[in-house]
Amino acid sequence: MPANLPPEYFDAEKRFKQAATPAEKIIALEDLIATVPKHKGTDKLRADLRRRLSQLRQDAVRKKKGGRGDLYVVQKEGAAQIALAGFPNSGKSSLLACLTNATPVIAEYPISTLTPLPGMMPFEDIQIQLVDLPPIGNEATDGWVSGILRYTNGLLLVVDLNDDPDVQAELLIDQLERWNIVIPPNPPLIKGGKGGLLEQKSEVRTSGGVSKKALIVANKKDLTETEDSFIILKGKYEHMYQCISISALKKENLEDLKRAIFELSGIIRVYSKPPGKEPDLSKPFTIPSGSTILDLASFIHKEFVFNLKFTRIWGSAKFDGQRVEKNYILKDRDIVEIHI
Ligand SMILES: Nc1nc2c(ncn2[C@@H]2O[C@H](COP(=O)(O)OP(=O)(O)OP(=O)(O)O)[C@@H](O)[C@H]2O)c(=O)[nH]1
Ligand SMILES: [Mg+2]
Repeated sequence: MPANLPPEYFDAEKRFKQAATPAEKIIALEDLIATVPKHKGTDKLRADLRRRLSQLRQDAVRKKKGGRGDLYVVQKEGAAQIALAGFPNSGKSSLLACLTNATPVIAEYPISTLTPLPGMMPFEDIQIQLVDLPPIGNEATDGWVSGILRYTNGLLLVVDLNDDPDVQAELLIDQLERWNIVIPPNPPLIKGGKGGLLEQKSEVRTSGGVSKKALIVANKKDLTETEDSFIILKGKYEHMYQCISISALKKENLEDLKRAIFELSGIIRVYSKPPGKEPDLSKPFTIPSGSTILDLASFIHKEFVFNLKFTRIWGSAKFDGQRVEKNYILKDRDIVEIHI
């Protein structure tokens, strides 16, 4: 162990040792590596830590032997998993690098990403997993890439503003449809059985295929003369899908994008409050939007469903502490006091 490590190293090492989930371990180890000063005396330590990081990443992305070539499964972590789909060089890996702690290969040459790479994006008090993928249209990887896209909670269609983004979006949507992945226009409102209210779903099974929510991310807005191409893209798609222009390189408009990704994930945050006590605002429950009190109760504990007497709500209710029915549809950031 080199003697001249800074105090931050030991703090970061402690956090790494305490990390519970694979994703937390990856983030903590990346932070730890960043604290190691770069000189000859730390060569071995840095190499060891990098080896462990690569092992952790490999573990997070389990490779399965399938009938038709190799299949990858990216274990879901955090509140939701959102995959990045796009053609070569559109900037998927650059986007993953600026929204998460992951360190993907970013290169001028096409098809620089060959395997899936997950990263965790912090959004307020939750984490959403983003998955960088090889480009669409590469025969060698399309098989398992489409498998991941079917399994994920939502899609970012990443297009390059400098290269006919509307055509890219059209070709991407066509290809997804050929894989039986349908992107219904927003918002996909589905008639719910509960109280005649409408609920939003992030995923709907259609006959033989799946439907996914998606948003179009138009990258490289820092380049000159890309404004017109964004206007053309919006003209064609804005009435169906949210379109956001960003620059991964210059980190422009990323806050708007993060919120849009949260909305795309189709989840809401709900905080629990024991009767007569302060709410626990440190760790929200993350549940699908459209969930009712009863859904939340069964999510927390099976017995809650049977023993539920009544519930009070702070947040979306008409007044603080209002008593609501079991089929009350919760909203993001509601505080819920369940009486059993
Ligand atoms: N000007 C500009 N260049 C960008 C931006 N984002 C990415 N690039 C550049 O575009 C090239 C491709 O970026 P990547 O992030 O590797 O693209 P990718 O979509 O992951 O590419 P593949 O993995 O091959 O599919 C690199 O040279 C990046 O530096 C951006 O916002 N503006
Ligand atoms: Mg890439």
